[in-house]
Amino acid sequence: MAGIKTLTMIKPGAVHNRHIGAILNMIEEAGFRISAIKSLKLSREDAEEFYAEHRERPFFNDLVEFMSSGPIVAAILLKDNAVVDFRKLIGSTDPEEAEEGTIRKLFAASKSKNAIHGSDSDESAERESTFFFSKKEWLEREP
Ligand code: 3AN
Repeated sequence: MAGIKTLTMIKPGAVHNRHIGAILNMIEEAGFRISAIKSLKLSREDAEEFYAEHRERPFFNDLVEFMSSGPIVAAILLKDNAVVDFRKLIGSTDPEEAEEGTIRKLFAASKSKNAIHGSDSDESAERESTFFFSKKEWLEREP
């Protein structure tokens, strides 16, 4: 059965451009419940750890640089089929390929500065949630 939890980050570019409110509004309008939320700045080491699976990719260094360049908003979101439905809402990695009306189409500057992250599996959602939050800080299901 598909999980009900996903982890998002509103990335530094979208925070800098004051899109936090608009993006959170789209997330809630799409039926996700914000279960935990915080604003913070990742260190280089934090970003390296979060994106460890991409360590060998050519864009890794730029990704770590960008993700530690300014504050982000991290949040745990709840909804049936959360991972898949959230990836539909954010759109393709490259905003030029993202469907009209998706968060990346509306707010992403480029493939590397693409406004928002969404977990790619239930396992990633669990790992990424515990990366940012203690278990006391989120609800496992809708209240
Ligand atoms: P997604 O976030 O769509 O699941 P991933 O997990 O493949 O994409 O990549 C993680 C992040 O790395 C992306 N959100 C994007 O910021 C960056 N990225 C991925 N592929 C590229 C690429 N070819 N060039 C530059 N940056 C990339």
